[in-house]
Amino acid sequence: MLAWMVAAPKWRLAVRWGRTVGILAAAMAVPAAPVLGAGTHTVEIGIVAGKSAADGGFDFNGYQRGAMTVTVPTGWQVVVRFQNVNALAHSLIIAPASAAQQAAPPSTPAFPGAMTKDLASGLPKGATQTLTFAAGKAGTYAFVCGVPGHAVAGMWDKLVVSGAAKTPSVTPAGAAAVTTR
Ligand SMILES: [Cu+2]
Repeated sequence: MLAWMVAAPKWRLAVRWGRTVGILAAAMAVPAAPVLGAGTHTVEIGIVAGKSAADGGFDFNGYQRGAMTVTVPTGWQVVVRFQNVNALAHSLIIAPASAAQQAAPPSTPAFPGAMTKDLASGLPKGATQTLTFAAGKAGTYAFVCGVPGHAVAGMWDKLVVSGAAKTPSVTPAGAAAVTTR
C-alpha cells in the first residue's frame, strides 16, 4: 500500500482524494434533526392509541389508568411519535396528573407543543403525529386522550419528569418504545 502510494503519480492521488471528499460530503448531506442547542438530550417515545381490543381501545400502548409510566430527566427534549390504530378517533395531551381522569381534559398542555391537533375530535385510525416539547419542569404528568369521555374510560398513563433521573425509562419494561439520542 505504502509502496503504491509512493509510486503513484500525483494526479492519481488527487483523484482518489477528490472521491473521498465527495463521499464524505454525501454522507454529511443527510437531513439534520432540528437544532436543539448544544448538549441537549433527546428521547423519542412511541405512543400507540387504542392498541388493546380488550379494553375497547381506551388505552395507550395497551395500558390504562396510569399502568404505564414513562420517566424523563428534567430538561430533556421529548419527541412523541403518536399513532392511532383504533377504529375510534383518539388524541393525546400531556396534562398535569391531577387532570388525568377528567371527563373534559384541559385544552392547554403542560408543556408548549405537547398535544396533538384535533384534541377533542381526535385523529382517525391510521393517523400519526409527532410532538416535540421540552420537559422543562419536574413533576408528575399524564398522557391523556383529549376526546371527551375517553380519559374517564381509562385512557391515560403517567409521565414523570424527574430531576433525579439520569436517563429515560419506562415501566413496565418495554411498555413503550424509548430511544435516546
Ligand atoms: Cu381516546
